[in-house]
Amino acid sequence: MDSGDFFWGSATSAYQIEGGFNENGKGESIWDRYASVPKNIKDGKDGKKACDSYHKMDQDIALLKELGVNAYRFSIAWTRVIPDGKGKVNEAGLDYYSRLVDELLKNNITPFVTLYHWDLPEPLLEEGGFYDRNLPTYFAAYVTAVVKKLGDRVKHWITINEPECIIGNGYVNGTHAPGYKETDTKKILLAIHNLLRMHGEGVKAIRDNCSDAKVGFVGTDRALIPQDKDDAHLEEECYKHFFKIQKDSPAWSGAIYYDPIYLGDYPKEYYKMFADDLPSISKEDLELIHQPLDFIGENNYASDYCFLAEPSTSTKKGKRVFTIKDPKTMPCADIWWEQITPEGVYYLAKYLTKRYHLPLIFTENGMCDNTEPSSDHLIHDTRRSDYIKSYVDYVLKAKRDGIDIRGYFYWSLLDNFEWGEGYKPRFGLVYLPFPDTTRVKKDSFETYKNLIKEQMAKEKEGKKA
Ligand code: GBH
Repeated sequence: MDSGDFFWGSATSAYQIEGGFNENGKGESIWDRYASVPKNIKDGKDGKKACDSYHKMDQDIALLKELGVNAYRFSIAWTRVIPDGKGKVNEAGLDYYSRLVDELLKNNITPFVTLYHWDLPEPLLEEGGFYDRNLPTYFAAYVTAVVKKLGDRVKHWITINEPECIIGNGYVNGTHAPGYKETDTKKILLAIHNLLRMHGEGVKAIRDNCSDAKVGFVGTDRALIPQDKDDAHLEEECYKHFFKIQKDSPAWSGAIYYDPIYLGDYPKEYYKMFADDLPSISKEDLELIHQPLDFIGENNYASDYCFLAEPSTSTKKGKRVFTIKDPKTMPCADIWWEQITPEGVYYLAKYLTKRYHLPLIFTENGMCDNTEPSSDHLIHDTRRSDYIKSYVDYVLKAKRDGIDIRGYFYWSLLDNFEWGEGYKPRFGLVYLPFPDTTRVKKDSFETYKNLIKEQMAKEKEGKKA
């Protein structure tokens, strides 16, 4: 990827913001179905209306313009484009995204399109979902329809968002659609392998229909941060542990996805660890999965601090044990898993670019800060402003240290439907008093806006010099 301007953006996803769940021919996705089952979503709500972005596109664009971003990452709902998952293309669905792209470009905002952000067509789940070896073929047909329509204007593509959550939450712990609690390792590894093949088919379909496309894949990880910065050995340990496959949770092991995609094969330990449970993996599969990409997409919210603990009586030979600091002792955002650890982005960028040798884009980073409007009707979300500034500081530090980072996208533009958690957790720069979908800018909107303005000015200065 040519190193043009740094992308300062914001990100959303279709099911979380669009609403319009059955409009203009849209079909049913696994999230439409899952959210309709009582008790699946913590507040009992669903994404039928969400932020109503399906009808409020112009307001969203105006917000992005005012924010001053030069990029916007959104996802496409497969079920708008091909309502049954396979078969007939629905032009009306494509028209919606085509108009969105035109409006973005009119405002000098580069569209980054995610092709799969979790909303699998329900009929394809019934055919086996990620257990179905044909799923990648259906994906290819959908991607082809999208890229044929938008590829003349959209140049930045992401095949899949967060495989860890698709498999880990959707198929293993059951907190996301389709809510499976799979215990058979064989089936988990099969789902992972089909997901990787789906990525491969997606890349092919993009390249075939858009010759100058920049293509990436998006993962999510907690970085392992060395607590003692002077101990190079500790950082090396963190790096090694970061790419380790965890036997008891393959779905949450980043390298199980990233190694095949960026390096062409699963890690050696994968074959040993799961010798009895391997899916069928052909040479053709690995070639399909391993196609040249243009960037590593990474979402990060929280990380872990690591240290070498003094030997306890239980460890032999006095070897100091690699230990993760208890996250419960860390300052936390308004959602349990989000420890405030800005340094994480620095180490993530370092580890991932070191192993995979590609430019990196932070495709998501954001804070759950549930501050409600004050008596002045404004939202003084100071903690979110501090969060953004501190994480961006480490992104910039990594850049200065020579790590090839090309962009930062704040998650999210709007408060939205936070999956199994419903509408309670708020990540937006803009507040919505659900079910009312009026948009109210928060203080952090101004913070991010000023930050972008300042950084863009600096980049311009840098170029002149
Ligand atoms: C992203 O995923 C999604 O892409 C986005 O749609 C969502 O709205 C946003 O973040 C905010 O949640 O392994 O201990 O950290 C979330 C990333 C990864 C966070 C899995 C929670 C589980 C607990 N998630 N993680 S832990």
